[in-house]
Amino acid sequence: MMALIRRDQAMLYRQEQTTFVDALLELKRRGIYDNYIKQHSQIGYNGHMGPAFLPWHREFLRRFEKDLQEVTPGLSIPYWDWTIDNSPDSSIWDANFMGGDGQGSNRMVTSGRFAFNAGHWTCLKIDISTDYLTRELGVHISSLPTKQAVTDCLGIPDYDSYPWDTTSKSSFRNDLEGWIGPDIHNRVHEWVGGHMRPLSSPNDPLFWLHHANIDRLWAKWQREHPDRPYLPQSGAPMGQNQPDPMDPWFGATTIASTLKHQNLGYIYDTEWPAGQGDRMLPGDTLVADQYLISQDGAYMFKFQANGNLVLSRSDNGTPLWTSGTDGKAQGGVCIMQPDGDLAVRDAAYNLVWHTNTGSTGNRASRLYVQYNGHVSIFRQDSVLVWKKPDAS
Ligand SMILES: [Cu+2]
Repeated sequence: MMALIRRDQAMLYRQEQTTFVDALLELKRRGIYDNYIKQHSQIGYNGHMGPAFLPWHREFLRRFEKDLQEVTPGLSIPYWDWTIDNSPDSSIWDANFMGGDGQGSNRMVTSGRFAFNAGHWTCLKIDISTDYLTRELGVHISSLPTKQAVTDCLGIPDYDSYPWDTTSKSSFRNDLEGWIGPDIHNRVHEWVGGHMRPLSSPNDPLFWLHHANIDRLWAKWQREHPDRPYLPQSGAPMGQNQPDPMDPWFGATTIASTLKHQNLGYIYDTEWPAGQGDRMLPGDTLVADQYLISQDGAYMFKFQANGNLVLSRSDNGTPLWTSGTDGKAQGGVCIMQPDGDLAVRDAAYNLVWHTNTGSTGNRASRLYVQYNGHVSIFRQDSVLVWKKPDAS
């Protein structure tokens, strides 16, 4: 079985954005969503300002994601890399996705499907006074975390340190959470403002995308420091040590049970082995025998050693489409060019075949191998620019 993949929200195409928002609204309608707001509000030190911050939120997100999957099987929480998509103009604020900034003196969100007037998103009044969602982008703090801040944080070798709270020094957790250093996690809550600020912050669905990114960074730190354990192993208050059960789940849900995110059933798209995944981003290349595979594993898009690009069924190899470049590009590459053109180039880098979709308007397009057996190129604004096979 393929692991569930959490993706960069900026790479979702329009239909994927819609599906995710649909599922959030459905959990709200079923009354399930508000339980998460309550849980997060009540957790206090058991989930914040201490070592359990990262394990607690990892478990919290995974449980929420499983509830999303009850609505839409296979759905994952996208992550928001705020070091890249770091302005009020970023696509995350599109009306089709998270909706925009708050407007007017009451900072009410008025665009998109979480706007109060859209009729489906009523906030839970814990630590807030309005049932409409509010945002104040850049008002309380002017900038989102920088790449440098994240790089420096990932370089801290100790997971955490005594006294296991907001004063801990040389602590990856405390730096990432934001109580020391340039402030990473807290800063994002502050930058968005409005309902993202109090402990009832899951009132804003951005919460999930923000915390998926925090969790991704923890997973990255774990990968980059394989010999560094979770700390503390013992000696801290109950709920903070590695073997401790976590409030409010208890039982088998311990800090230890969250330490390998792969075991919880998901990975991040930034963890894919090179050349194996269901998409090509600008600049990605396939060399001989490398392939993409659709997320359900049913379809394969391979750059064969003979220079032919072939879409086929994975189980029986039946070709569904080929570029017809068999014998013409041995030793070459298939490259998703930054101008939106997918090109097969020979060993001397001469153009042998291309989708002819390179243009200014198609810059930053990406290619997907989809469940439905198509290989498609989408522009960054989700417009389909190329698709094979032609017949559906
Ligand atoms: Cu947070």
